[in-house]
Amino acid sequence: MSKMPSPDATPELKVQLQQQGYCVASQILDAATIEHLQHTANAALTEIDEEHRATNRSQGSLINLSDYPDFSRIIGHQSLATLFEVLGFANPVFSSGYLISKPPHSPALFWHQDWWGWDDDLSYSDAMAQVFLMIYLTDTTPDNGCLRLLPGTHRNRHPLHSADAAHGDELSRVRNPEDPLYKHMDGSVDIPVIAGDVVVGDARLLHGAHANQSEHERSLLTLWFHPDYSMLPAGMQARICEIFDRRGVDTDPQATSTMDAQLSQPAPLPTTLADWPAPNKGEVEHLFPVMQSDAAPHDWNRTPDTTKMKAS
Ligand SMILES: O=C(O)CCC(=O)C(=O)O
Repeated sequence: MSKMPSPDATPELKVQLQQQGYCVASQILDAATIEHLQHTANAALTEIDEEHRATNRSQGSLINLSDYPDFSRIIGHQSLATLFEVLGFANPVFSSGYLISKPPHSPALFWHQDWWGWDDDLSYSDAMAQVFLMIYLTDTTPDNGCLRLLPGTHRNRHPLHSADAAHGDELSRVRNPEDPLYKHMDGSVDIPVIAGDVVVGDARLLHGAHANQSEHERSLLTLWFHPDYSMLPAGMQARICEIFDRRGVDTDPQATSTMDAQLSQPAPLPTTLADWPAPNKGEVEHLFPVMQSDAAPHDWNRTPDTTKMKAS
């Protein structure tokens, strides 16, 4: 059951998201939902191997939720729909989601931002093209790997914007644990949560996570939504459809390019939410992106032009 207060009762969440680039909706998911998610996440974690953990050592794991129809319950959850109303999301659309789970005694997640549309001037405006919803399945603290972020960096320039490309293999494997991208940053804010909270953030915001120094796994579901899909340029909509279809996404190990390079024939496409069994699909179908033109997908560029950002 949704515990979310009415949109009028929490105007500060919307303002904080716009101004600081994030907000926390407290205790909007009930214990039964969290338990169901923990169960589904634990089952998914049993399927990954040591190589997956080694490749994604900094993240902990990077499991695309499209392979697990039981996650329909959270993607289509009424509490999230109510939260979208509170935040004034006019036409929310889902593109992807990941299970990011830090095992006991694992390193910090590198500082990064996740936006890929920096070639478009829209990215240097107040318009929010993409947001994350982070749903931690345990309580978090700086000791077990809570989120940390740099408020305002969705709009304001920061030296980390010019850092070597995050999301790369070296950083994910933690080849150099002394890299400053794993360390404390001045001005950063810790975001400890209680399971049932939902953290919302602009995809442009710089963020990372503390090391998990505890004895227990720290699991997180990151869901990516587009608050107002209908106002986005056609090329961005086309790229969002590609992400949903799992084509050419750099953080999705199972993503395909459209052609298999060696065989020169169409590669089999991985599972998407559109392939889910009818009951699961029914819970999320209203959130699918739909192509509204034959535009080419917007270029994938994760590096901002800092000259176009505001001075902090
Ligand atoms: O592991 C975390 O706490 C943060 C995950 C994250 O940064 C992301 O999903 O982009």
